[in-house]
Amino acid sequence: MLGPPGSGKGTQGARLAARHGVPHVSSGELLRAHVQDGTEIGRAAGDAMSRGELIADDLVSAMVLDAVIGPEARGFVLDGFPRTVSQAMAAYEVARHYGVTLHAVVLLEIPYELLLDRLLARGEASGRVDDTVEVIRRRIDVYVEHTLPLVEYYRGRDIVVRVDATGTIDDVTALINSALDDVAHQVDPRLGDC
Ligand code: B4P
Repeated sequence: MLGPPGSGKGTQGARLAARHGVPHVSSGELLRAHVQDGTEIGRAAGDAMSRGELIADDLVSAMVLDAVIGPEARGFVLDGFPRTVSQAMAAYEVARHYGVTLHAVVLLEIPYELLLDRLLARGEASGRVDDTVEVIRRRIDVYVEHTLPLVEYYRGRDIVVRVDATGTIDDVTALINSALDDVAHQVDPRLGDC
């Protein structure tokens, strides 16, 4: 799942994983759990997260890839990772080693001005320290600078699925499901809707 902060990666990633019966692996959730538990990773990441900055590529890559890739992996939804071209290259090397193929990159497209309200509402409800006006603006700048180049990277591999993320949560889910059913048919025409 690729998209700016507040575009619905976590929301839609959880629904998509449930639909396909595979794990939903969110780098943000993993990092927040480390911060909460006071682990070494959490101590290294907490301050940068609260400022809206990215965590070091090698640290995040090791954390996420350890969680998902292995001989028994039969599929997963990755949410928030990779977030830089360097993370994508690390993921590619590990996936190649295990013979895992990335089938689709769902790009949630939404005008940046709609993100602020969504994230401020969540900040009020959840108390997430990075959902404040200043930090949200910084997270959007970080997305444009470090994560948008990934769209070009994946476009070269012809796996980017663009989805309009401006509608309601259910609208966006329906668009994702329909687009991914098309991808599944292209990968294996014998598949029914899944
Ligand atoms: P994340 O946890 O990934 O945070 P996020 O980008 O804000 O996305 P999230 O999934 O939470 O929000 P969503 O759009 O679903 O990252 C947090 C921080 O961790 C980063 O800033 C960075 O510091 C660090 N980090 C994470 N991964 C990293 C990596 N790979 N490398 C380096 N650092 C990393 O939803 C937002 C809100 O919008 C929700 O309240 C939701 O209910 C609402 N919403 C969603 N869809 C909606 C819709 N269609 N209509 C109305 N509201 C909607």
